[in-house]
Amino acid sequence: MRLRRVILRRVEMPLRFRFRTSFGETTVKRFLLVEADAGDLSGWGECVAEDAPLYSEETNASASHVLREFLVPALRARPLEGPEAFPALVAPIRGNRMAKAALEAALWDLAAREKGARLCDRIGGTRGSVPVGVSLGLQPSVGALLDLVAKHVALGYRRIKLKIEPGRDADLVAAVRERFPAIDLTVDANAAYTLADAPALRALDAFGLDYIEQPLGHEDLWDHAELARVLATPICLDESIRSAADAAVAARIGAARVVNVKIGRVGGLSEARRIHDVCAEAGIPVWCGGMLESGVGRAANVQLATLPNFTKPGDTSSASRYFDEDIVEPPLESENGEMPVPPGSGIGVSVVRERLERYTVAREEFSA
Ligand code: SMG
Ligand code: MG
Repeated sequence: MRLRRVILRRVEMPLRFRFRTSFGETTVKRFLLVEADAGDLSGWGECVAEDAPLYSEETNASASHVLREFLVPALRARPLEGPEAFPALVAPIRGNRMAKAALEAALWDLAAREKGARLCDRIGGTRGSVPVGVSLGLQPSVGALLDLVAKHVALGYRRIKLKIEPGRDADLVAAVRERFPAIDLTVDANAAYTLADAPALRALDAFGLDYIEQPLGHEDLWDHAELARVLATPICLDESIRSAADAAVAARIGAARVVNVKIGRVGGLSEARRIHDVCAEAGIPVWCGGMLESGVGRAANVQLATLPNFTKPGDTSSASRYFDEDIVEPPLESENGEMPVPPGSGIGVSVVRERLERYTVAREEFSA
């Protein structure tokens, strides 16, 4: 495929709310944005690493290092036929999935734009809009949480996900369930528990949750299978699933009945699609997770979630929840819990360069 240069930007966008999880807090979204420039057209990819290695071992600094020193040079070494060939090209470089996914996303976007095709059509998507829910961070009080849930239920979101941590779990869920007996409700622990906490997790069985997301450590696949034997609530894995191979093992040992797919966590769109297929084969429904993305990553998530086994509402809620101003047009806004697939080619949205420049704090350019 045609490629002239790769531009790597560090971008900072203030968030409209503090997003608190069991592992930390985000107030400003700091991320790397990859532009694959073919001269007349550009493809865009957002890297979902954060500043600190708390959700995953990658960071903005590590991703930028790996992109600059290894991934972009790999592109230079051999002409690339298309984005499908990218995973094999960078396979010798271990791990660093978020860095790989960002560059791969820019290549997928560019390749689709060159053909004037939507990304969803290139990957086998089957929907014109995708069902979405919201992920609500830990709040200063139960009252504040109830207000937030009420607001998002009223907006029509299809599922409400609450962040929990040891000591702040059943009480939150009980309060929400009492006020909203019929909503589709889930919780996400971001790996904060161990098997020794099984009694606290079993207490959640009383509330009819659709699933508990990532209760145990990211490397504790076997422990999740053990936990599943004593829980009535299905387990959904997020951090533990980094590849289609992980998904296959999780299915085989009964560690997950639901899987959260994130393009960045698994190393790219190709691997995300493989996970989708492995799960479909195993009868495991999937949904598309979120990493507080700008419109670039958010649009890619919508494209991915058009695949047929994305049957549960994802975390790709309206961009206006997160940012006063996004860097893309048209805006990615859901209505009644449905996010329409944006109509343009590639990821479907265009980056507004003037806005992007305002949020860009550093820029590097490499010939490709
Ligand atoms: O994009 O609305 C969003 C965030 C969704 O909860 C969310 N993401 O574990 O699923 C997850 C978290 C990880 C990101 S925390 C900064
Ligand atoms: Mg999660």
